Amino acid sequence: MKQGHVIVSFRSECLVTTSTGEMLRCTTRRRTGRAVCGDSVDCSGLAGQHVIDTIHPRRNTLVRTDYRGRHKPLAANLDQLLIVCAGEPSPDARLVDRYLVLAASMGLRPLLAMNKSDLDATRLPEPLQEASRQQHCQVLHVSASTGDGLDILTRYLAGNRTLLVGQSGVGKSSLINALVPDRQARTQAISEASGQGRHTTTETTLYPLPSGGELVDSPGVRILRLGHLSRQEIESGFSEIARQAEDCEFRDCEHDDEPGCAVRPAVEQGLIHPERLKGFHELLRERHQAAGQ
Ligand SMILES: Nc1nc2c(ncn2[C@@H]2O[C@H](COP(=O)(O)OP(=O)(O)OP(=O)(O)O)[C@@H](O)[C@H]2O)c(=O)[nH]1
Ligand SMILES: [Zn+2]
Repeated sequence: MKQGHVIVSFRSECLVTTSTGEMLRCTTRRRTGRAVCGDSVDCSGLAGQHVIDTIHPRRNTLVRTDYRGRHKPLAANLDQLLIVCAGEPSPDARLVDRYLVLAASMGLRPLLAMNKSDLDATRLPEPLQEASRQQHCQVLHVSASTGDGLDILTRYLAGNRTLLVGQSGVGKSSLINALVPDRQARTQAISEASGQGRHTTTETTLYPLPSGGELVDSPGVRILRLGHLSRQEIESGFSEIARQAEDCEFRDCEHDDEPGCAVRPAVEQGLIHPERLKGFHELLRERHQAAGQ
C-alpha cells in the first residue's frame, strides 16, 4: 500500500504523487468514487497498474456547479485562495467579492496579488480595498514579468496548498510559470504518465513549489456559480454586513426595504460600502434563482 495525493484527475484515472516522490497512474474503483486533485489517497498495485483503495475524508471541496445546478468536485483539501488582479484588465470588484465568499465558505485564507506592478503602481479600487480589509485578505503587489514581490508571495505560499483564481488576462499562467520553474517539464511528465495524450490546461492541476507548498490551477472554476451556498455561507464573505445584520429587526432581513433594517442605515452613514451591499444582493438573488430551479 502506498500513500500519496492526487495531482490531476481524468475521467476514471488520476495521477498520484506518493510520499516517496513517485508519480503513479491510478484507476479508481466504483466503491471509492472519483478522486479529485488534492485528494489524500491510499493505493496499491504493481508495475504501472495501480488502483485507489481509499480516498481519505476531505477537509473541504471546491465544486463547480453547472448551469443546471449539478455539482462536480474539482479539488480538495485546500488552505488558501490566491486572487490575482491587475491594473489591466481592470479589477472587477463584484467578482472579487465572489472569490472572497468562496474563500470564506470553504474556510480558505484569502490573499490578493496585484500583478503587473512593473506597468504602474496600481492602487486597488476603493471597494476592493474595503473588501480586502473586511475579509482580512492580505494584499501583495507582484510582477510575474520582473519577479518583483514574488519572494514575499512565495513566503505566503510556503507550507500551504493554494488555489489560484482571477479573471482572464491578469497573469495567472505567467505567475505559475514564474513560481513553478519546472512547469513545462512537469506538464510533459503528466501527459506521458497519464497516457491521455497532450495534457490540456483544462484539468485542475496541482504543482509543488520549490520552497514548499503547492499551487492548484483550476480553469474549471472560471465561471463561479455560487447559487448553492447557504445564506450563512454568503454572509461569511461579507463580515461587515453580517455583523450589522444582527441588529436588523427580522432575522431573514435582506436589507432591501424591510422595516427595522440596520444595514441600509449603515450604508447611508458610510459604515458599509454601497458596492459591498450590491455584491451581497447579487449573491442572494443568485441563491433565490438556484432554489427556484
Ligand atoms: N507587464 C506585465 N505583463 C504581464 C505580467 N504578467 C502577465 N502579463 C501579460 O498579461 C497577459 C496575460 O497573461 P496570462 O498569464 O496569459 O493571463 P491569465 O490570467 O493566465 O489569462 P487566462 O489564461 O486568459 O485566464 C500576457 O500577455 C502576459 O504576458 C506582468 O507581471 N507584467
Ligand atoms: Zn437588514
